[in-house]
Amino acid sequence: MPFSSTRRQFVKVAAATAVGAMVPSLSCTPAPRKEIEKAQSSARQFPKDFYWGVATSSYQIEGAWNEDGKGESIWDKFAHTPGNIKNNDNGDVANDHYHRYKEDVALMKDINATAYRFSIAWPRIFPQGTGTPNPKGVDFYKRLTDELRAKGVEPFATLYHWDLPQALQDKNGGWVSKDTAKAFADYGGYIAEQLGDRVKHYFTINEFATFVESGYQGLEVKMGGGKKIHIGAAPGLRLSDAELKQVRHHAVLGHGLAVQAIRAKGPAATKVGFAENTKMAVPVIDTPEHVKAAEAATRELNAGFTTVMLEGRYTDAYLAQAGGGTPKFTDEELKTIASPLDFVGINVYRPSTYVEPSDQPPGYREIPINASHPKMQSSWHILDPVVMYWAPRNMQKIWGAKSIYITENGCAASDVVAADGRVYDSDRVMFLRGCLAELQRATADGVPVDGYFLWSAQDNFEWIYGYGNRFGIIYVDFKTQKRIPKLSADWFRVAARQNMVV
Ligand code: GBH
Repeated sequence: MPFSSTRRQFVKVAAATAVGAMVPSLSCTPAPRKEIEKAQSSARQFPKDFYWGVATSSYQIEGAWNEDGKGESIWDKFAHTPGNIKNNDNGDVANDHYHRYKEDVALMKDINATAYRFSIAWPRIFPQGTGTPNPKGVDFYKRLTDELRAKGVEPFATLYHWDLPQALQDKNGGWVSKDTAKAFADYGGYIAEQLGDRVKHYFTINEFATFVESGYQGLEVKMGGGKKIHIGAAPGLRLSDAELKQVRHHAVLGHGLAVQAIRAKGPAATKVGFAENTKMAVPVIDTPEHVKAAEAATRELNAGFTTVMLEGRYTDAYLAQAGGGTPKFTDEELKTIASPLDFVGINVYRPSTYVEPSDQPPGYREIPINASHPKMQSSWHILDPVVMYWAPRNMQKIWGAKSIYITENGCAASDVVAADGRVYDSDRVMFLRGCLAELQRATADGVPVDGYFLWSAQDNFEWIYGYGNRFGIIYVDFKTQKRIPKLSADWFRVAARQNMVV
């Protein structure tokens, strides 16, 4: 672990500072103000070499949906089908990043980002999902990563951020079939071979839970007046709970097979992990009993994804779930699914639930979230920065993670360009400051967090919400493709430079 000695130092500094900070109020001769400020600020620093990153994904920003030999993806097809996306928006052009990547990398450099998490569009590389690779697709990611490295921004590549080649969907139902898991591993190995000299860090799959649950089952939502509508994402299937368990199994199997393929084909220094929105149970009170309850709940909430990937077994409760069916799997597959990782990536937006201990099995109890609980702009986005402390800490405590990346964190806001040409996203600055303060507290407590990726580098295509939900710290005028750094970008620039919350 590159940071272990550094982290120890930080714990020491933090302890020394806690004592030092008390001195002025207790002694008759207060320490000079400058000294106090210096001690306080070093206690608030992130570890040395901490990555300050921004994140995006291919379908959400690239555009050029049918250029240079790219195949159709399930998101191309889904978004081209009227009625699926708000305002019938689609990602045909999006941020036109495919053509403007140099300007976009320069903007990252301008805000002092030291890392960039992007995703590779599988259908650019294998237009049919398998078979003959498309050299022009590979070339785009070579040019992009060359540009990043030239600017001192470390590239972190995600292999699957939901844009499956439509050809695989048509051929075998996408992740319904085990063949897709195998095809994914072949694609992953090929990427490690092609980009291995440029990219050292890979995330296999982004948010298993989201693309499996929304894409393969979706949700019935009751509207005012009792009318029910179906909300889903690409490929828009409506499978049963039992069928869904098999899809989940194929997704984690694809992850494990890809980990092995990347190790086999990439250079020795290649590092790999997942990027999952691991559901986080947050303790109501920070006592050993509450913390233990939250850990037990977190493990169970993630039985189909994080837990099986890190433990190599499905929990008894998951397998016994009434009416949910049991996935078909072999011991050999479980071993593959739990292939050793170099790090874990977690997307952290909100607590999934709050829990307290209980005398009844399973030993914890979820408590309701109050109706008046504050939210960010997205309807699902419950606000509580403290999740940014508990999320990495849960990964360390429950599963012994030795290297953790926050692969996404951010929020949508009602951003507009003001009369003076600036974008004043005061709520996003508040959100980031609160989350990063909690993340820094985790690193000061010795939780091994090696980097943070803000979602998102720019406003972009927010899936079924289209271009209406802006998550960027850089504003994008989608008519002119003009980029305007928001107030939050100014905040990020200073925080990244000083390696601390400002
Ligand atoms: C991420 O998704 C995606 O990786 C990214 O592409 C996306 O643009 C970004 O975040 C912003 O949405 O149980 O109440 O949390 C996060 C999407 C939103 C995941 C809704 C699951 C379900 C509702 N999440 N959430 S809730």
